[in-house]
Amino acid sequence: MKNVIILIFAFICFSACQSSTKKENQKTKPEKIQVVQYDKMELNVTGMTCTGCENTVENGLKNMDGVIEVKASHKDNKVILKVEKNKVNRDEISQKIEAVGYKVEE
Ligand SMILES: [Cu+2]
Repeated sequence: MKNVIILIFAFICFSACQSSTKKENQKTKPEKIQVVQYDKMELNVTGMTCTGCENTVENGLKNMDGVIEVKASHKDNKVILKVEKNKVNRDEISQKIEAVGYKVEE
C-alpha cells in the first residue's frame, strides 16, 4: 500500500513538473520571436543649405544603432527618420545632428 502511494505521488510530481516546463516554454517563445517595431521621427533642423548638408546629416545618422532610414531635406528644414523602437531616442538623434553642425528646433 505504501509503495502505491509513493508511486502515485511520484507520478503526480512528474506530471506537475512536465506541465510547468511546458508553460515556461510557451511563455518564453513569444520573446524569442520578438517582432521589431519601428517608429517614425520628424525633426525640424535649420542650417542645411544644400544637398551636401543633407548628406552630412544623413551619413551621420545612418551610422547610429537603431536607425533604419534617414531623409534630410534642406528645402523643408526637416529630417525624417525610421528607427527601431526603444533602441534610439529623439534626444540622441538631436545630439548627433548638432554634433555634425546643424541646429534642431524644439
Ligand atoms: Cu550645404
